[in-house]
Amino acid sequence: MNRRQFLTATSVVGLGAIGLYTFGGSSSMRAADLEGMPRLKMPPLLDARADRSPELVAQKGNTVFVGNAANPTFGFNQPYLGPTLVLDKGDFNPVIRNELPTPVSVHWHGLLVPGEHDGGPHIPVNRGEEWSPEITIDQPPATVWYHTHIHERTAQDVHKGLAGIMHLTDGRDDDRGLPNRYGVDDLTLVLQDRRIDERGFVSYRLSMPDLMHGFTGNTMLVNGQYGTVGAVPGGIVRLRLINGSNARIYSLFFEDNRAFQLIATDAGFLEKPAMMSKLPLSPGERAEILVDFSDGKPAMLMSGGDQNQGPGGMMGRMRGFVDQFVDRDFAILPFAVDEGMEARITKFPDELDGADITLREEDSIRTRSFSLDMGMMGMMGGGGFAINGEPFDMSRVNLEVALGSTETWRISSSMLSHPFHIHGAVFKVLSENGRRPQSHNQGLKDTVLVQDQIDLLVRFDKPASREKPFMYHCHILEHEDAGMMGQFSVI
Ligand SMILES: [Cu+2]
Repeated sequence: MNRRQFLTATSVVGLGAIGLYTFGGSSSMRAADLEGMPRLKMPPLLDARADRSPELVAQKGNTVFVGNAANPTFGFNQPYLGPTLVLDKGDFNPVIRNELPTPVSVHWHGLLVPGEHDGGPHIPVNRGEEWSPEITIDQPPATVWYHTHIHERTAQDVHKGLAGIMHLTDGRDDDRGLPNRYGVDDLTLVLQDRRIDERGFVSYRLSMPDLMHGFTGNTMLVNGQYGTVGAVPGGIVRLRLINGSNARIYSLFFEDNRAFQLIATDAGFLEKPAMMSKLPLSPGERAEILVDFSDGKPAMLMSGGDQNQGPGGMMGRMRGFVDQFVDRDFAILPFAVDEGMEARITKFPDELDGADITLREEDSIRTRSFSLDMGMMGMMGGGGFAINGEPFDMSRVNLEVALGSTETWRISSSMLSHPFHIHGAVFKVLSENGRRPQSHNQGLKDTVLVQDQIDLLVRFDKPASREKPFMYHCHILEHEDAGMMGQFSVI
């Protein structure tokens, strides 16, 4: 495969067509083919251990993704996306400033902070205003992220670029034998699909199917870049994968089917690393994997089709299937080994430590049930998005939880799969459809894909008032904005 073939394969399918193309040729990728391609860049690093009050300015910009077309975008401190913040335990007092005409908020997705500092829909920062949350970080190392969360604007504004990554660290990755050189053997990969036309213009116009399934694209961006190659040393490389897409559910694998080691999920390290060759990642979820590049060969990170878009999705289930929704395997990012880069880590770790949060089933004081509803109107692209029949209402606190308590939450979905996220809490998956959770769902999490029914053990250690409650919602952003969200206090 040469560069042109790669770009064609991962590129625009043609106006009107929806679905990412399979990239051509199997295992034909050679290092030489990747030589002329631009290298993937990391978001700029902002070390908030040195400056504990970093500024994040929501601003407008222009971004070229494909060709020469400049697209109007949003970002924090830059035209698209935001810096990667590095944080450890202790104080974190960022200053958020909004230079956009419309309100933004900054939700710390995965940070355990009280509701008043959580950056949810009740905490808008209007044009020209500032917000300075007072946060104390006291949780294990993890890859978390931040994004805007204004009700009915979240999907469009995250799509425009209002998101960024945070690395929570305890400075002990050398002891764990884990790669930790940012952009060298520790790569942050923000996965986003975008609908881009042949001239390079991004569109975000919601059709009826987009409202139902969530908005998916025909072109893959990694860290807001298109058509790049990840340069890596010929050893063990850590990939921090963030699904920052509005709706697409990835099923990640390497084209040569090489196995990789899953070391962390949303809320931190697993007790033991798990070898696998396919990793589902739904919107809002994060995963850290270790990949062995010591054979020196290039590798292509791929994804299988999205179950919500293909024939297994609602369209298929409800009325037979419509061709344009068939989704196939597609390329995300090629990797090439750069022999000039030092391979510092050459073996997978046997064990990990770090996640010092323990959730015990016997501590659960009650079970609540949540049904993620699309309703009949959902199918028509109208209303109907709700949880337990109640569409999101800013003025209604749906439930009250006791501070410090542990509860069992049973979440069920019909028609489509929905990634369910809870603010201000960590959970453990007890069961999926009555069975032991899949291996990628066995760690601590804050977001999980609900395919039919899932039981979660959730602990609520951070307070939230009725005025500044926490959210629980579907992380398909179009569903969230349409009402598949609720709120709760923790007192
Ligand atoms: Cu949903």
